[in-house]
Amino acid sequence: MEDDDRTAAPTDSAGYGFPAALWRTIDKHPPPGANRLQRWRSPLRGPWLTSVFGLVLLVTLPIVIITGLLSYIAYGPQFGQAIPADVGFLKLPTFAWPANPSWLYRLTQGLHVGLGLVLIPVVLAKLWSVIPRFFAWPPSRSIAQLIERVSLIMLVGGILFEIVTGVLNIQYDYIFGFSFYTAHYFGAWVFIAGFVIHIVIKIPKMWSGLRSLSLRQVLRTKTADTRAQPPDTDGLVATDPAPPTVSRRGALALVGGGALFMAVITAGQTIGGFTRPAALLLPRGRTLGDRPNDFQVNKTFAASQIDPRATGDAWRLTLTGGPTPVVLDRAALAAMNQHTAELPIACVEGWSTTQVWTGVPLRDLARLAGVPNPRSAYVRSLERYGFNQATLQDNQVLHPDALLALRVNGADLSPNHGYPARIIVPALPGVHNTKWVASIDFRAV
Ligand SMILES: Nc1nc2c(c(=O)[nH]1)N[C@H]1C(S)=C(S)[C@@H](COP(=O)(O)O)O[C@H]1N2
Ligand SMILES: [Mo]
Repeated sequence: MEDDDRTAAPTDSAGYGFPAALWRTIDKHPPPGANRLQRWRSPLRGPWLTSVFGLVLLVTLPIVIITGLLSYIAYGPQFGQAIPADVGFLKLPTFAWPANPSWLYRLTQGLHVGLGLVLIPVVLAKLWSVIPRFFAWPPSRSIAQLIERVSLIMLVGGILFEIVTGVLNIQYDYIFGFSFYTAHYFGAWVFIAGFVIHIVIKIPKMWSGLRSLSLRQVLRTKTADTRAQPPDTDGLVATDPAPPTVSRRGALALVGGGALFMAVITAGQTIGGFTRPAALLLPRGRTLGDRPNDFQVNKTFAASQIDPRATGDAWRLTLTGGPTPVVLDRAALAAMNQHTAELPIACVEGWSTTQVWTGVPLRDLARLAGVPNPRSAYVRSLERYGFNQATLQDNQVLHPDALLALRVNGADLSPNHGYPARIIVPALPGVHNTKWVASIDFRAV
């Protein structure tokens, strides 16, 4: 533990880097109350506990980050339909999101939201374990240390911001509109930058911190025998530790229990069935329909504000992109070759559900429209507002299981699930499985 932030830059005898006069002045003028704030006395705080939480987050947060970025790509930024559409220099390398396996987006987005929620108690515990660092005075003694402090603000501010926007998003998505996606995307990059800098700076400390106590020993130590670690240069360890009220083992159990609790109130959104009501954090998608349409409804037919007459006998599907538009009623669609596939709807909010869909393959409709090899397909809903359109990639149109579904689980679609017809495509983010389809434009670009 002999290493110290200060060694990163040349320092004078008092430990100040360049410009020494500045750092000395700051050091000499602490804000009122700074001393009181520095009196964190839990004997549990120290390099070991911080490093354990750090290791857990080092292994798991990259999964949350990568699945989050993958979700952005799955939305199809090449069609300008990822949110936010314009991300400046933070553009991700895009690739055609695969349509195989059909549960791909269900997995990536379930992990993103599920793991993100489960890790909240660990993040809070990690922050608790380093509280003295946030109030240390002087905040820095060198330019190198100042950069480290700024990266810390990006890291801590970034992750708290991502947690808050993420949780609000799965709760109130459509009420707050698109700005949450934008905030969550740019907030993610701030967090990622802070995370990478933090890893580079702190990894050696984490390793030595992990070795500063033996896990086996910690798991055997009762509250009464719990002692503070020897004083460290980072000031994590209390100089005047209070008597222990919980062991390190107890603290780990508490945080683990918190994570488990989050898992229990989250997993039901993907597992479904009787576990679904336990998914307390996912209020959306909990409205169920009647058998065999009794699965999660995102936006109900009533909420879509579509005139019910538009989905009755007057309904027509218009296919464009070929030499002349093709107009079909529902009976004509039902008379075409029907294909059945078991496919999930996986929402960006994390919930998902797998059902058995029957309808006309999109590639058959493309051929009928006179565009047998489209590069993309632009789908429009009868709905006037909200998620009423989507562009599909060629692999998503041409996949044999990609359907304009008329039926689900052997029955006609219910109004809530998109009657007269809806899109259902393997591995497609839920939002692009447009309900109440009015037209499809098969495109050569
Ligand atoms: N026209 C239209 N289609 C839509 C939506 C919508 O709001 N309007 N919501 C989308 C979203 S976000 C999801 S997750 C799925 C949910 O389908 P479900 O309600 O049948 O479960 O529908 C998609 N299709
Ligand atoms: Mo969704």
